[in-house]
Amino acid sequence: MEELTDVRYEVEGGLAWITIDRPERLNAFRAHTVDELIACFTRAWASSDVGVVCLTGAGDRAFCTGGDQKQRAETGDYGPSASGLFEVERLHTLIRDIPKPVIAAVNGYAIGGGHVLHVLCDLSIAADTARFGQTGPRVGSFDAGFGTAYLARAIGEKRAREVWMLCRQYDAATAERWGLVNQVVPPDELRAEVRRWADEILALSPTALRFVKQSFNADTDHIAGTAKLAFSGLGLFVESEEAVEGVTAFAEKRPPDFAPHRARASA
Ligand code: S0N
Repeated sequence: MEELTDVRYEVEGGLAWITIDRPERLNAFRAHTVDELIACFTRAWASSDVGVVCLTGAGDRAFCTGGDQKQRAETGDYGPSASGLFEVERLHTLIRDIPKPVIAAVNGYAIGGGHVLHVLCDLSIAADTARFGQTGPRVGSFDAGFGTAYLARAIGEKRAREVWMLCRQYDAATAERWGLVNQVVPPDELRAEVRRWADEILALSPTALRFVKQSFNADTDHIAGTAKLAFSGLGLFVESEEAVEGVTAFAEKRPPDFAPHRARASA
């Protein structure tokens, strides 16, 4: 694996820590970050000394705040990548397909595409300071597919629609009550709690866990088709004036004005 710039990868006693390391952007990801996450998850998959993977964010403010909106405002995309593609859909599939339990250690904001990453993980353990939410309709994007339909599997249709249709933020206690996270702990206990969960998992049969994970996934794999369709739509939508208004408003730190675009959604 080439030298990492946006992500850290460490293995400690069977547990691979994959840390998004862009705290100055609240661990938002650009295309290169996604490439590195894919490389790290692939390495963890292939490593016989890894039985559990933990995804987390650097610092104490954010797990991940989704796509890098500043990059998007500057260049209209998420920046260069090895393939020329923005491979976030592949990353989603990989988190589901890696045949080892993946724990999200939600150490702060899990917002937008960052929220979707924790939803995709098999288990989520959160600091009591963590905040959860989707912002797509505010910043001119959407992450439909696993971000919507699979979220609804986790917390129910009404709550999932509320998350996306109001773009509010929710605290860790609410997330735990909704079944969006497995456990909430004080921030300084998060790492040790993940270690405890990982040690319990590492004592179990890796092959049985592989089958268990794949059997859960089989029931929702069809959502990948919706995701493909949605990403195709997103590719077209982000070029529109309506989407550009969302991302420009974020960069200019002002509320977006979508009123002129109401006609399109009413057609
Ligand atoms: C996270 C928020 C709520 C934190 O607010 P707070 O505490 O007031 O801090 P800020 O001052 O706003 O932030 C501190 C600094 O960090 C920068 N920053 C924060 N988030 C991002 C980001 N995502 N990209 C780039 N920079 C970010 C701030 O600008 C600030 O910098 P300075 O100090 O220089 O001013 C708040 O920050 C917030 O709402 N952030 C934006 C979150 C967001 O909108 N994420 C993307 C949302 N997209 C979607 O929800 C749908 C689409 C989607 O998920 C997707 C699908 C496929 C591919 C990509 C995406 C994707 O995520 O876009």
